[in-house]
Amino acid sequence: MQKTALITGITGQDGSYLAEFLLTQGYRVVGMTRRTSTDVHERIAHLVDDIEFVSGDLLDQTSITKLLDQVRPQEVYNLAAQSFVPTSWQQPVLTGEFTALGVTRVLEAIRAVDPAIRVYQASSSEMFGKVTEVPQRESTPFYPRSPYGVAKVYGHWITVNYRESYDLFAVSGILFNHESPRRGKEFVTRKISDGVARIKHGLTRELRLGNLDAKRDWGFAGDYVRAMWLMLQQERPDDVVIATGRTHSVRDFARTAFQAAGLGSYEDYVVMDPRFVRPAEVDLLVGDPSKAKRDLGWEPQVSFEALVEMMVQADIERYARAVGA
Ligand code: NAP
Ligand code: F7E
Repeated sequence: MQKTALITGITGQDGSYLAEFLLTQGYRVVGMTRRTSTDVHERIAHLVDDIEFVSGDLLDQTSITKLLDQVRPQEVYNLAAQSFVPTSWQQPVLTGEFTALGVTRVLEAIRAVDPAIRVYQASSSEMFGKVTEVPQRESTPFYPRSPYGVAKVYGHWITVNYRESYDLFAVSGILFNHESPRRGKEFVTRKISDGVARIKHGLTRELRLGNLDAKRDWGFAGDYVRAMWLMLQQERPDDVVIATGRTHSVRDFARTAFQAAGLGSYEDYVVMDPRFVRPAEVDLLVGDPSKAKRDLGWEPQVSFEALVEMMVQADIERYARAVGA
């Protein structure tokens, strides 16, 4: 029997890759979108004929319950969230509504409509924040450093709690940063690849960044959505860290990106701008993916260097098309 998957956050980076992946697995894919005045969903434009859409919002319990009843999925991937860390200081209450309470609304809807539905919660390495252990693993204590991180800790624990309270097949994937040419331009990797491409085409001469010393464990989003699916195919629900096990600084990313574009040293272009420095920083993230490898048979396929190259080339080509070069 063909399985049905419902994805919240289908218009986001991960939603688009997950939808593609599930289609290759033969799923009927349904995406939840919220009403907007414009209808530009560029990440999934190539998929609109292959997936179905239902209208709903993480702020609205009734909408989620009704659409689950209508769609009747076997699997739910809860990817929707206010996901940009700096915005979480500007809109802490809204971030809590989407990113924390939104998870409870999804779980409540599942409990009411069909407790047999398997649910994946998009948790984050931001929960480790000011890290107490290196590398970070499933048992590492959380110490979030932003309203976003705090909201994700709530989302993680409510997922665990519903699994233990109501016996739901509910899992929390603790994913480290994952990037792609579809990453939002406000996140640092895409901001760099986009900036490098603009400089390459002579559209600007500098790239303004904040803390160059922050370190992240960066992987490719296409690899990470496979791990989400694997987590829902297991015999028992469990929480797993998904990471590459390697860490690089923002400076490393910039250096590699400028080199990939043949522009020489990043130092000739990057300007440190205090506006992009955060009130509280997460200095170092590096995950331990050994449980993912052991239990899921999951390993990343794309290296850091290949990821940077992929993103830089995609943006250079995009600007080349735009300027008709
Ligand atoms: P993203 O590109 O920012 O996408 C977020 C998605 O959430 C968009 O589809 C957005 O819809 C939707 N959304 C936001 N608020 C909503 C609401 N109130 N109701 C319904 N939909 C709403 O994020 P991403 O990078 O794909 O990440 C996916 C998930 O993984 C997020 O939960 C994120 O916090 C988490 N995560 C990401 C990473 C990473 O490195 N990418 C790592 C760990 C965890 P619109 O298009 O309408 O705005
Ligand atoms: O920042 C530093 C910044 O915004 C990475 C989200 O997907 O991953 C993401 O959160 C680092 C930080 O991602 C700039 O201070 C320097 O240390 O790309 P980012 P993030 O905050 O790590 C986690 C796992 C998630 O769950 C989140 O949803 O880069 N940095 N200069 C900068 N960051 C930005 N955005 N812009 C700068 O100019």
